[in-house]
Amino acid sequence: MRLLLIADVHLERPFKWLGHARGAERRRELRDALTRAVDCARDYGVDAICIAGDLFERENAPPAVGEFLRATFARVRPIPVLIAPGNHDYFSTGCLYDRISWPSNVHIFRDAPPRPCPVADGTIWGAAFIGPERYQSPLENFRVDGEGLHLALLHADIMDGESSSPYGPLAPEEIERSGLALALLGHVHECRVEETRRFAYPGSIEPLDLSEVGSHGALLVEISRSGYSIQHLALARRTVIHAEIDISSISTIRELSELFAAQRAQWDGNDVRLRVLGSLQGELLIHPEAIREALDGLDVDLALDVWPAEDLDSLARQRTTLGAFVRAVREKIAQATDGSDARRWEDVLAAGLAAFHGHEVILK
Ligand SMILES: [Mn+2]
Repeated sequence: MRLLLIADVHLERPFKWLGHARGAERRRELRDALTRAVDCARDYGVDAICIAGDLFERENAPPAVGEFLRATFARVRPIPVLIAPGNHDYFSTGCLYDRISWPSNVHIFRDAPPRPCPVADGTIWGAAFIGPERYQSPLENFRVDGEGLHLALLHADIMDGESSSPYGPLAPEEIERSGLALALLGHVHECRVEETRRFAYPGSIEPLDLSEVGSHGALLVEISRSGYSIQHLALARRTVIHAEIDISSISTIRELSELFAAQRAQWDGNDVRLRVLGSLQGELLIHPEAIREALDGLDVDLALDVWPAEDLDSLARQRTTLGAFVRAVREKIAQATDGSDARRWEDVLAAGLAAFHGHEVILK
């Protein structure tokens, strides 16, 4: 049996942190990612497309989303599309899932306990969230009969240890105990495949916020009674990048623009969490707002951790502990016997000043 597993598409996510226009663009990108996944399933000739919940965010999803889903899944007929609703798209009478006239290849699991759906030479057992929370394990009191190939399609939170979860807590041991060969899961937004413990999360199809680093997409699952293999397909167009830039050594807006321009090709079209740090001098001390302006047009979440460059002469005149520190270290720099000795004392001065001001100590 060959399957394409996706989960956590989160269609209609608000993306409030990006504002209205960029949020709308991002919602289009999520629909595009689902379209790519469906095309990919057809190219690989899978026996079914499995969707492990959080396909859309039901509080934001208008009927147009239902129409988009209907049309998208109709295009891959006769490939079956199995959907196990999660906490964001839980099933209830009259919900979006219930209102669409689905094509014959779409199968939506509507009940909280696992229900069977035959696929190729095996059976896929799917369970639904029927409310925004689920405190019981989706495999509670569940056991498959017979020798066949049995898989589960669930939105669930794998529990290592004793902790509980409002999102379908599932202990890995329950999977094997139930007689299942593999659990195809949604809920965790990071790709996680554990072959020995028999579960796989594809993760969100595109990164949904700045914490979702790593590769995103779908899983291609090949499974028979003798074993299985799972391959990650990187379908996402975006990547989350975490970057840090120290601007202590520059003093003009032009140098700053050049510094960012060098990163633009890598950052453009991705989600960047950028920390700009260091001491401000020259033009940047007068116009610190230039830092934010130089990032215009990029999806950058900026954290500024900057402080004015020190006026050492006036510090050295202070009758304070800081003043005494500056005087003492400057004397050491003046007495340095060679360049490397002087640099070492300059480091001491920089680190000491940063520590006095409660800034992070940066040694070059
Ligand atoms: Mn989710």
